[in-house]
Amino acid sequence: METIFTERHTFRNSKTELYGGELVEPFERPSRAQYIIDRVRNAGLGPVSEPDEFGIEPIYAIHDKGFIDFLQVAWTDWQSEGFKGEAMPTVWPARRMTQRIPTHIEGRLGYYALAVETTISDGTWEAAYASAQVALTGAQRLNEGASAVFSLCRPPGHHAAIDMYGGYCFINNAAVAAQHLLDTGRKRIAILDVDFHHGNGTQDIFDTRDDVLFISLHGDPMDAFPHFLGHADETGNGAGKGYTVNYPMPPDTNFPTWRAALIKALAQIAEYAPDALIVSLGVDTFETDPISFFKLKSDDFTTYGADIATLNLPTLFVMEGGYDIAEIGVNTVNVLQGFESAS
Ligand code: Q9C
Ligand code: ZN
Repeated sequence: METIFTERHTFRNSKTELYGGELVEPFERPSRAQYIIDRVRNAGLGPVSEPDEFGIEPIYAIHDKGFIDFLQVAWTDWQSEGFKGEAMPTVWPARRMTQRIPTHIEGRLGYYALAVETTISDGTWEAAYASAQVALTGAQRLNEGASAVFSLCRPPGHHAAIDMYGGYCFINNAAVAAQHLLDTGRKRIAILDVDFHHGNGTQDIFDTRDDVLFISLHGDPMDAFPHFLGHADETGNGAGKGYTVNYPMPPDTNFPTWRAALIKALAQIAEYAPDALIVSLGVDTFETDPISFFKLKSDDFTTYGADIATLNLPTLFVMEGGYDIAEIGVNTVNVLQGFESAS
C-alpha cells in the first residue's frame, strides 16, 4: 500500500495545549507522524510519496470561506495585538448571544473555535493546508486505480466542521477527500470513523446529504470529547436522514464490544454500496492512550483492518488521532497490514 506523506506537517508545532487547567505540551505533536512514517518504512508497507498540489479550491468546497480565510490570518492578527502566548479564544457566542462575526481577533477566535485546547501558532495554516493536500493526493490515487492508499495526514481533521476548528483539527481532510471523489465521478462515498473521538466535523459537513454515509464508533459524548455531538439518536437531517450513524460506547469498552459495533457498521456500508470507502483512522482507541478510555490491544488493530477489507471497496485511510506515541506507528500500520493481508 502506498503512503502519502510530507515533512511539512512539522510546521504545526504548537507549544501549548490547555489541559486540566494547565498549559502543557500538546498531545498532538510532530513526533506522532515521525513514529508512523518510521514504522511504515521499517515494516515495508510500500512506497512513500510526496503529495501533489490541488490548491485551495477543494478546501473551499467543504468549508465556509470566511472560516478558511480566518485560519490563514489568525496567527498574524493575534501577533499584531502584541499577545505573548499562542492564539486561543476566551469568549464564545454562547446561548442567547448574537452570531455576528466580531472584528477583533479575540472575538473571531471565539466565533470559529469549538474548543480552546487547540491553539493557533506560527505555521499552523501551512501544515493544515499540506495535510489536506495529502488527503487529496490519496483520493486521486484511488482515481488512478489504486485499491488502497494511506494518507498520513497531520494535523488531523475529523473535528473540523464547516466553519469551526478544534480538537487538534483545522481542515477536515477526510471530507475534502470525499468531495474530491464525488467531484471526479463517484456517486456515493462511505466514511467510517474509527478514531476514539466522535467525528463531529465530518458529521456536521455531511449532515443533510445522502451522497456520503457517515458512520462513527467512539467514546460516548456524555463522557468524552467533543461532548456535544455523537449521540446514537443523531441520524442526519433532511435529505441526509438515515445517512449518519453513531455508535457511542462507554468507558472501558473492550475489543469484542467495539468489534460488534464495527461489524454492524460494515453491514450498513455494504448495504449503502458506495463507490469508495474513506476510513478516518485514529488509533486513540488503544488501551494506554493518555486521553481516551477504550481498551484495544495492538493485535486488535490487525484484526479490524482485516474486517474492513471484507467490504472489498477502494479504500482511502486518512490519519486522525492517537496519542500513545511510542505505539502509534505499530498500531496504525497493524490496521493497514491487517487490511492488506485480507485483501
Ligand atoms: N480530557 C483527535 O483525536 N481534548 N482529537 C481531550 C481529554 C481534545 C482529540 C481532553 C481531544 C481531541 C483528532
Ligand atoms: Zn481522537
